[in-house]
Amino acid sequence: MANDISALADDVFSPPSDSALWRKDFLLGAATAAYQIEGAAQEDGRLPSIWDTFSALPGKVLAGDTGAVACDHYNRWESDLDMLSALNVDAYRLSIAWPRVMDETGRPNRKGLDFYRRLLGRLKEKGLKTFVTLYHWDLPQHLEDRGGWLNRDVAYRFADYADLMSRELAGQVDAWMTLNEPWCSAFLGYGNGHHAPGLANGRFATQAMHHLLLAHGMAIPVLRANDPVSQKGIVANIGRGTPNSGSAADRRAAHLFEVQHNAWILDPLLKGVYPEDLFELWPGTDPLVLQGDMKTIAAPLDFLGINYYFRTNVKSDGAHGFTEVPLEGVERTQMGWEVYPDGLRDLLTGFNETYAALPPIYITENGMASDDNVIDGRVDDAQRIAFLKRHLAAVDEVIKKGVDIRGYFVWSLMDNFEWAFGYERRFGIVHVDYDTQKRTFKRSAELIAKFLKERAARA
Ligand code: IFM
Repeated sequence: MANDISALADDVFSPPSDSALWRKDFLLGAATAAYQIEGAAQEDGRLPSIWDTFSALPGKVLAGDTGAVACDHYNRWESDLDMLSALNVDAYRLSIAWPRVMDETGRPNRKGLDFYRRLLGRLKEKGLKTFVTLYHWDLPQHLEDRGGWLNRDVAYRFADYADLMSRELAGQVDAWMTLNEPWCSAFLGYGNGHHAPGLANGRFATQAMHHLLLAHGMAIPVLRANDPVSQKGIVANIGRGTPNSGSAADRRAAHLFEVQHNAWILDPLLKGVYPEDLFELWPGTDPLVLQGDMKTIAAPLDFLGINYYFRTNVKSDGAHGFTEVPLEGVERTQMGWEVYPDGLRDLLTGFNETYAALPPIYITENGMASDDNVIDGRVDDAQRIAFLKRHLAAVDEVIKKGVDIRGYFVWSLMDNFEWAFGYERRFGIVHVDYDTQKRTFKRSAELIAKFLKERAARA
């Protein structure tokens, strides 16, 4: 396997001449999120978030890591943006830290806002498109203290936050994304407790999801009113479930897996209903839905952001649900996730058939973690190079099948705080030495930069 991967390394970003990746209007970019890179947790009036609280609790994050310093991007943003533009990418996806820009009473924190204004201004000067996520999991702790996403009121507070941001930053943002991966916020945060705020109750998960989606739906018209030129969307992580056998029970299990991972979010957004099968899987967990909520949630989108990482092989649990059966002998990443680009292809072609209202798609995250080390000043991330090549080929295949995919963002620009796994798992195409904060381009970054330079020269 290792030899195969290095054989692929050199031509990784030389896609066939008819590939969409050569088109200048197909955006290639890199992505990050505030809590994972910014650090400066107490600077300039930033308030605590649920991840500050959660990561300080013993046993919640590997090695007791927190995002207090992270990549110190808050202080190093200028050199980080120079590094980003050296990659020759078209676009950058970042998130705003809600606790940095608004106080408990909803008033703006000017210092926090200025940070994003400067950052976005510099990105524009460099000619990069800006994709801005409003909520990438760092809920202000004072809102969690009032029930967090279990409290319907937080959806209204989110709409206020979207209002403030789009009034302040109108004209600096090409694409707004309301939420990143509501599945993770709802299920990992309130359903199994692996993420902040660490609650574990199935009923909580569905209610939190409802309020997240409601927050999204309320924010969309606000963003449209304040910043009509930009695109508006949301980002969903999607999971491929495959059946462990051809039995009807296992096929049903794989279907239920995808209901829980995909349809739970996409059906309300694109059809205005929750999938009934969800409540077969989790009986008695129907959220409280008020009149008009589903219409609000199904507000038309300009685009859908899709994050894809791996597949899960499942069998029936003998009752209402599914259970994972890990496959042997498959390639896995440092996360233990299977490398399975066909899953991205199959899910996207499936969504294109299922959802009449499917808007244009950006792949807003795709990438992998590996145990990367700097050796003689270089990082040879051969597995990542092969991973990116194969997933980009899958994207290309889907485009050829007629799915409207407008761009692809690698996760992530640089190694960062990988939530419950702390700093051990390295997703970056740029290596970060957390002792010195030195950044080193990995081989994948060098190849991306080389391809994009060649693409620009051909245009
Ligand atoms: O690091 C995360 C990111 O914050 C959200 N999507 C998945 C990534 C890898 O786990």
